[in-house]
Amino acid sequence: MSDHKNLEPHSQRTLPPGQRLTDHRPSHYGPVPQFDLSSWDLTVIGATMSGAEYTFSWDDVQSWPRIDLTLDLHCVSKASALDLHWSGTPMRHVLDIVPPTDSVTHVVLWAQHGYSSVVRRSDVCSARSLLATHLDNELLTPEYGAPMRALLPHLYAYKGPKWLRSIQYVESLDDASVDAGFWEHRGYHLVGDVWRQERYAYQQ
Ligand SMILES: Nc1nc2c(c(=O)[nH]1)N[C@H]1C(S)=C(S)[C@@H](COP(=O)(O)O)O[C@H]1N2
Ligand SMILES: [Mo]
Repeated sequence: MSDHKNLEPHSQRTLPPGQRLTDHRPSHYGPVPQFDLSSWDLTVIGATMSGAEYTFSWDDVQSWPRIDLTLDLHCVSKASALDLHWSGTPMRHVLDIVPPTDSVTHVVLWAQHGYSSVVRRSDVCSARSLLATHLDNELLTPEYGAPMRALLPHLYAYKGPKWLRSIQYVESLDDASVDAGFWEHRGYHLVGDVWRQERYAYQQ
């Protein structure tokens, strides 16, 4: 007896609701920044437990734990690229080495040129959230977010900035100093869960 469902490629069965399969192509708003790795850094700012700000060089990042993960990218405009081979550091490693205060509820991920996204602390702690430095075992190319991009595969891809430069711990989104979320400001969902189809702010 044949069960045709089992013959479908893995990728087609795991598409979230409303998404369609596409090839992976670079997609972003604005120009592609170029970095010199010797001057690049990643900062951790905001409500850290110690009250201090932290700066990590590319050399520092090289010493972080590195894992390989196969993750999907789901654009909120419905294009999905599946089974992409990334490597990088689990995002929650940053919370281990720079603990946030207990009151931190959200994290703002800032890219070069001011693009940003707001994610929940729990999203950052997800085992599959990655600070990716490699795609297909090669360092990221500029158009794919070199040298580091955030990936949160359970959220729409606008939550994962390419060209990541700063991670900000936030205790309240009502705080007037938290003016963040490039697409969140333009009508997209604050959480952005792909399996719940949280695309637009009016659904909140
Ligand atoms: N810095 C930055 N990161 C970004 C974006 C952007 O415009 N700027 N676009 C996001 C969106 S909407 C998508 S769909 C993905 C696209 O990733 P890709 O270029 O690997 O396809 O990047 C995300 N990260
Ligand atoms: Mo997107």
